[in-house]
Amino acid sequence: MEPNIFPKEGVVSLEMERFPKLTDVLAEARRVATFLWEKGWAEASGGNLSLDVTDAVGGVASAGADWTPLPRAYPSLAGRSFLVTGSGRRFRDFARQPEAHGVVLSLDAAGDRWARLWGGESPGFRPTSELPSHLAMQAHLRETARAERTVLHAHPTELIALSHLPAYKDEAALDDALWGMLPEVKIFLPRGVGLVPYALTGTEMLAQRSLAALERGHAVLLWEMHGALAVGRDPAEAFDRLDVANKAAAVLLKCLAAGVVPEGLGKTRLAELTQAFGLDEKIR
Ligand code: 2HA
Ligand code: ZN
Repeated sequence: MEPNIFPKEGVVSLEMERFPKLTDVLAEARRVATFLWEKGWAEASGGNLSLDVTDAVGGVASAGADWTPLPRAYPSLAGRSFLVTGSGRRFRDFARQPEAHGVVLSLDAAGDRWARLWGGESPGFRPTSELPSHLAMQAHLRETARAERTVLHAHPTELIALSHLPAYKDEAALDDALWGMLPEVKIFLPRGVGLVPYALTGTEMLAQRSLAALERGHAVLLWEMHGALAVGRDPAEAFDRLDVANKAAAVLLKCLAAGVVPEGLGKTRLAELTQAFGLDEKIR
């Protein structure tokens, strides 16, 4: 273990003084970034994060800001600000130096371009390549009045492995298998994991397929042969959801490796959990 993963010096830039409320928000994002690295779910520059921080930093960047156009408009995100990790940047580096490897960007009043509000303080910095997916999902969360404000993408090993197995390339089969592995899965993910068919990373196609799965009510998506994405009210909740889903995938793979196709908890025990915890299973 490193003695101090958040050294006091050299991390908190002077700009921080402009946004005092950002410190606490950043602390949680940095903690989750560290977990992702320690889990082995964020190799090299794998994974990315967006978090609506409008309440902490305010809205539209100052006049005369350097605006970058977006591929399309996100009217429901107009004037909102997001903490976003950088393209090609490591989560482990973001944890240590968020101002260099992350940015707070602010959308303009039309929601079709962004300007830097904080961070991005390193040569060649660009926001994550998955910005189209993040903004599409952030917009959907707002438009449907869902409570989640964090979108977290990572590469959880066992979930990815499972997405290679033909038996689990079907959403219903995947969810039945995952729910059956341990009770937490049904409790934390009563609507199951949404399966997103493979699409090229960083594309509008991947964004649209992800959006479709989110619209069905899922909080965790499995990007086939790539990784997973979770939404949560904060980074910790998004991480928990990924963690629970991946735990189920890990248990399932261990059973399969032992030569057993597990029966799982079964319908009766799952129904008992749904009733005992008042779970909302509705898939739209
Ligand atoms: O940010 O994980 O999906 C790197 C990726 C792209
Ligand atoms: Zn990825």
